[in-house]
Amino acid sequence: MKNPNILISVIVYNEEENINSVVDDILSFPNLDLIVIDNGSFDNTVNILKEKKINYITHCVNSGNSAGTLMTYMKYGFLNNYDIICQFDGDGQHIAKELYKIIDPIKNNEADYVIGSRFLDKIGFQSSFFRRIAIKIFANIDSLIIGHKVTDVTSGFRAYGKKVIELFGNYYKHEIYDTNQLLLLSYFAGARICEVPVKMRERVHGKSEFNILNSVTFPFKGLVNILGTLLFNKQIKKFNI
Ligand SMILES: Nc1nc2c(ncn2[C@@H]2O[C@H](COP(=O)(O)OP(=O)(O)O)[C@@H](O)[C@H]2O)c(=O)[nH]1
Ligand SMILES: [Mg+2]
Repeated sequence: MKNPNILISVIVYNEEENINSVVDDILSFPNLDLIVIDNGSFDNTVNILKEKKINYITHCVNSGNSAGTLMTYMKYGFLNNYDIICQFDGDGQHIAKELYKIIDPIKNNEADYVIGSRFLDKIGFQSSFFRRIAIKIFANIDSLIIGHKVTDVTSGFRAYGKKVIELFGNYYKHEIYDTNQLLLLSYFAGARICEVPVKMRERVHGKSEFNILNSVTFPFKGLVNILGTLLFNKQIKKFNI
């Protein structure tokens, strides 16, 4: 693909301390378009975006977790005819100069869904202990289902090609609850999924949506969601990427 239209979708919820530097990092790459999806922040995040004249969409209410932002940017990306969307966290964990690593496999028509994994080269921030256990469980199940190994299945550093954007931006009309569901639905629709090594940092300010309590409940919710996706994926199979 020559000169694809690329959208970077930064997802935020109360990131007033991080959003400035995250946005500046992305804006230093002039060939990338930027949209910020605000998941109902009640701090100063939206005011900062307004002041900086950054394109943003804001949810009236918080959806409960970061996955609630997915359908919003997929719809925006579809309506605005983007070839590639990258999801990028608004907490300073992701690094803009790493973006080409997740973009290139799509640009070269080698994949439709690319996960930036911090566990392949094992450099940079490796996530908390409880979180790593949950990710390992999901990674093993997802790998089994999709038929090849994936390691960082809940990574927020991802890129999607045009067909995946159309799938969720136009065809699929239900809520997405977590990243496993997104990955498996994409797989059932025929997306080629690949993982590339990336470097991430630790969140700069503020706290992760995962604490000890929900790190324990997270695997159970995730498993129910995987099961649901396995049972009710008929509609998505018809899309045929
Ligand atoms: N906690 C939380 N974060 C959200 C939500 N919606 C979007 N986000 C953003 O999602 C990104 C990832 O969230 P984070 O808590 O850092 O998750 P982690 O990186 O997986 O530990 C951050 O940029 C958040 O600001 C939400 O409803 N809750
Ligand atoms: Mg984070």
